[in-house]
Amino acid sequence: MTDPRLDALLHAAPALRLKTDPADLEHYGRDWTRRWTPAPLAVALPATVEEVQAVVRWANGHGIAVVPSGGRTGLSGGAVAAHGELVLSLERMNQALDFNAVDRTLTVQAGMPLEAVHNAARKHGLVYPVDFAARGSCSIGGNIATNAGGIRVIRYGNTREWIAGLKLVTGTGELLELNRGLIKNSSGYDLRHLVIASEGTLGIVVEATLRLTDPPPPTNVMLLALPSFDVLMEVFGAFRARLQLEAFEFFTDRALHHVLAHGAQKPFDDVHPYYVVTEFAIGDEAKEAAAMAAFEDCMEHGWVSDGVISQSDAQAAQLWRLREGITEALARYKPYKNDVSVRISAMPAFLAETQALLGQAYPHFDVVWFGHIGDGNLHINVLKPDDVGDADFVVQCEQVTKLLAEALKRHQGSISAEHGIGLVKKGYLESTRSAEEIAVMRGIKQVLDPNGLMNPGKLFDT
Ligand code: 2HG
Ligand code: ZN
Repeated sequence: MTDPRLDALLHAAPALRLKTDPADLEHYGRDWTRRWTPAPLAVALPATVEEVQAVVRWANGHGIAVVPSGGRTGLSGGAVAAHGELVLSLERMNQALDFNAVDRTLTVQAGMPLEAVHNAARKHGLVYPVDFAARGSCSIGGNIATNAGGIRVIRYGNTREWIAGLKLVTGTGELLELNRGLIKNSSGYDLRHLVIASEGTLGIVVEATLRLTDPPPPTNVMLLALPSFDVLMEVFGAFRARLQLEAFEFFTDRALHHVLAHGAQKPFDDVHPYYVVTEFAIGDEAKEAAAMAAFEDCMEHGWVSDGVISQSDAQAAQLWRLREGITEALARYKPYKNDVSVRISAMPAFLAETQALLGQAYPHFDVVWFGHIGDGNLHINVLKPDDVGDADFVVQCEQVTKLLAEALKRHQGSISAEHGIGLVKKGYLESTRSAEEIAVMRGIKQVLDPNGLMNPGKLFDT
């Protein structure tokens, strides 16, 4: 090492693995946003909690910012290191540490990929039910940092619901053990919940104790074709009233177009403007009859124009691919992403307003709508035309996001449902949080990270 600051770091933690190759700096310095040019000082890959603490203490001694890093699949720039920060990757801390059959908990290191968590739970005959398409690459620590949601929130809730305990290395290098796996703990502030969704701004999550649950009942997957946007919430109501829904997701014909171009199989001969993929419990005649009744009710009302139900696991996976493959299929168009939410009851009015707003604002852009409609969460991806420059495209999209943020304020929604604020949505935080709330958040950060070194510039400026 030639940088004396890094020499000092290795002196403080002699076994610490450090990377400084330009290719590594680029790889670890960015997330899926691809908007900022990565420029970290170095990448530290600790193997123990003590090494994480040593890194944070060194950072305080040298006034160097630390960007925690999981699978870097984030979509809001939360893991970007573009200003000489030290990236602290949890990649090597990726093991399951303990399974407790009585408590039904699994304690894992923060760098464990979500899919590995799923597999570890399944080995014990249980499930960790939070799930989404990035499962193979994202890490549980990153999921906690954004309170990740995904495709089964309608049934199981967000990541927050499944975190029974956390270990956090604070911005001063103290180790806090939060909630210790308890179900009931009425002993003051629940700091665990402050840390969840804090996007690495309060410290570094090094371990988590996850609640597990019983495997779901057998399910069927149904793909529905809808003639218009207006009937979406009616279809949701008809299905939710009769079935135990495991998922209820929607996407537009534009989304399907891109997924098919990316290799997925066409589900219907005709083109329809909107689609829903829903999964629900089956297993007895009554449930199967209820599913048919929901479908027929929707057909009779003209809310649904076609449908297909999975006959095998392979077909279920094929139908899911149409929804889960969207982000990957759109990636090459460098999409500008919106991830917004309102209460389900506010959804019809918000959808109508947003559709009118975006129709006017983006007459020439390909705008792809999809998302977790059953959770009141919409993803709106605006695709960059080839002849518009990157920076110009972002400027144009941000003007529209301003209008969207105003609509969200009117409907009391959120500018980030599940992707986090990071850098991308920082300018719009006030549409979702009051000035008083943001002041309290800053005060909390000041307590846990007095020198402002934990992922600075993300979520808000200090
Ligand atoms: C999803 O629901 C993810 O598939 C990604 O949250 C959404 O790419 C997006 O905008
Ligand atoms: Zn999503």
